Amino acid sequence: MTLPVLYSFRRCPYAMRARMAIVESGMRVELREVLLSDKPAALLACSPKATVPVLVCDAGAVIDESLDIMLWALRLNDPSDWLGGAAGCLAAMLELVESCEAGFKPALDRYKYPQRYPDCDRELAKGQGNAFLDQLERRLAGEGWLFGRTPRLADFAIMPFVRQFAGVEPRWFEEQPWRRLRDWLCQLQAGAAFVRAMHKYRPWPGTGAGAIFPPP
Ligand SMILES: N[C@@H](CCC(=O)N[C@@H](CS)C(=O)NCC(=O)O)C(=O)O
Repeated sequence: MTLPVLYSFRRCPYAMRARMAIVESGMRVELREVLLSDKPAALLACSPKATVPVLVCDAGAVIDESLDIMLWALRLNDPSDWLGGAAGCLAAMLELVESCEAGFKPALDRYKYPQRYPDCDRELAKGQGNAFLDQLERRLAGEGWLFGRTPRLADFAIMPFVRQFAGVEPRWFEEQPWRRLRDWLCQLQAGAAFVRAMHKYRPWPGTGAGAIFPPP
């Protein structure tokens, strides 16, 4: 049987969230670990925009947006209701994920890599990031997770970016009034989806089969 192929990069937050959803769905894929500095021709051929993650389904369809890969996997199997079907919160989750994408992620990049944005004010970007994290802290005060009493799509889709933000100045992050957010991050990082998603693979040499994902 041919497995869907996932082009991935371990440290990419977008690829992380796609891998977590694949773990949760119980699907198996052939993972091809990519070096962003040396992308394989096969990846460029199926997705000229050349970002990771990219999923090539067994029927040949290409999904080259991480959120769409999450939705693909969870629509096949969603054992813990990450899509919030019962709670009817998918649209609201997608809205929060979009605001992470459109507002928090650019602020994170300007805070984490100020040398890449010489015309931007790093402190301003950090403040914009903080405002998003304040919003998450308030949501977590409700029922413990972003959308209810269990972690769902939004938690997993946003977590890799919060993790990056937390890693820029870890001591400073610890001192902020984000107790719930820190617990949330710790729990997600200790969870099976993240731990299995972060398994290390050697880069795919460009031909032949990749590795089976998730790991046993
Ligand atoms: N919107 C895309 C963004 C993916 C993305 O930007 N991935 C980065 C790695 S974290 C990438 O592949 N960048 C291309 C490069 O660095 O050459 C998604 O959600 O999949």
